[in-house]
Amino acid sequence: WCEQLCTGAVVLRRFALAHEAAILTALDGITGAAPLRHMITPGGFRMSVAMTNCGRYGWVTDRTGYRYDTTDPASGKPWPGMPEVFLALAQAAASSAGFDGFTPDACLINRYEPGTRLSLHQDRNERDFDAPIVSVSLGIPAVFQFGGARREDKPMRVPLTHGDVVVWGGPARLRYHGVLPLKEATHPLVGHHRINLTFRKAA
Ligand code: MD3
Ligand code: FE
Repeated sequence: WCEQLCTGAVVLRRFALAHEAAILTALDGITGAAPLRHMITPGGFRMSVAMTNCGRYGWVTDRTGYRYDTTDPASGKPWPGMPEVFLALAQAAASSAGFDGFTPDACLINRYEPGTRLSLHQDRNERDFDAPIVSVSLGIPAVFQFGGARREDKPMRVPLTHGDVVVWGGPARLRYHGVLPLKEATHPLVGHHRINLTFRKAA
């Protein structure tokens, strides 16, 4: 149930499954208050992944750049709080991978539909690269691309399915990564979407 992809990257297969109902209920509350939306990149492109956030800080992008913000630009209000079930799951996963004391203050929620992809990138908007990132996959399957320290490094392909949790820390933290275009599929609870929760220490 636990695979090491490389130093710092640990896959916890189906780790979130026991809490799927509570997670999906909490997610409905968040998206009711802060709806999923397609943000605009600094280059002017509409992202095919729909996003929202919970927790103190939310990741946003618009024509002026990428940043973490304490307010939802769509409403001007603070992001919804991080549900207890989210926090407990992220902390338990981090501990299992050897990162005790992980205190995420940001949870980015990404929603993919069939055909949607996320091109290779690094996550560099956080202040503290020593803290890991915890990601939770829900819904239809995806193939994750895990590259190297340089964009040119050939990525490995990691299939991720409903309930899988990955902890990315240490030397894995700044590696390039992305998601290949999703295939058409349906999940009994989530429908024709993949939802990814990404827990970070932003500040
Ligand atoms: C590896 N999201 O939101 S989560 C992102 O599936 C993002 O929605 C993807 O990449 C998704 O930035 C991947 C897994 C992930 C997140 C951050 C990482 C893997 C990572 C940072 C460093 C290395
Ligand atoms: Fe990323």
